[in-house]
Amino acid sequence: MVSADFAERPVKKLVLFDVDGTLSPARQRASPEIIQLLRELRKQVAIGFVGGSDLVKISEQLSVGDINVLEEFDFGFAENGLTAYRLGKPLESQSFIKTVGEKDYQELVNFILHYIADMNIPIKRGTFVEFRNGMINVSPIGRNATVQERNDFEAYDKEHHVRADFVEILREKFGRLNLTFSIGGQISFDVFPHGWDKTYCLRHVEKDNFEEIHFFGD
Ligand code: M1P
Repeated sequence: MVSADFAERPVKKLVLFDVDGTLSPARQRASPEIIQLLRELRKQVAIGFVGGSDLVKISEQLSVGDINVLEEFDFGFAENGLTAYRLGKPLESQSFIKTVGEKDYQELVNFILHYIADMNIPIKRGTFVEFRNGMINVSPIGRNATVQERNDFEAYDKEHHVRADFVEILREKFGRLNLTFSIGGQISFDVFPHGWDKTYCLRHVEKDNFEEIHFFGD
C-alpha cells in the first residue's frame, strides 16, 4: 500500500520528470504553463523532478516567483538524486569524494593531469578537471574554452578521438574503482561511480510503495 503521505491522491502513482529538455529547454526556465500543468497533475498523483545539475541551477529553472521549487514537487532530485528531498525535507545525500575516497581520487586525478600535460592538441586553456559534488568532469582543452574553441575542439576530437582514447586508458587502469567514464558534451567527459545515473533516485522512493513509477525525459 502506498505510504500515508500520498494516500489522499486519487492515483497511487509517481510521475518523475527530467528537467533539461523536458520541463524546460536546456539550462533555461520552465514556462508558467508547465508549472501550472504540474500543479494540476499533483492533485492526482505524486510528482518529482530528476535533474542532472545541482539544486541551485534546477531551482533557478523551475521556481516561480518566491515559491521554493521543493514546495511544488513531492520529490526533488538534483544531481540525479545525490541531493534528494521528499515533501520539502532533505534525504540522505551522497558525494563522489565520500564514495571514492581521497587516496584513490588522488591517484586518479594525478594520472589524469599527467596524461593531459603530455597530450599534444592544437590548444589548451584552463580548468582541466572540475571537481563537482557527484562527479569529476575532465576536459583536455579545459573548461575555460570559448564557444568557438569548444566547437573547434569538438571537430578535432571527432577526427582524432582524443577523449575516446583517454577514457579507454582510464577504464583499463582504474577498473577497480567501478567508475563510469561518460563522453556526453563537446569538450569533456564525466567520471562517476557505476549506477549514478537517473536511476539513482529510485532508491529514495522505494519505501513509499507506489503502484507504478513513470519517467518522462528526453
Ligand atoms: O550534458 C552533457 C555534458 O555537458 C557538459 O559537457 P561539455 O562541457 O563537454 O560540453 C558538461 O556539463 C558535462 O558534465 C555534461 O555531461
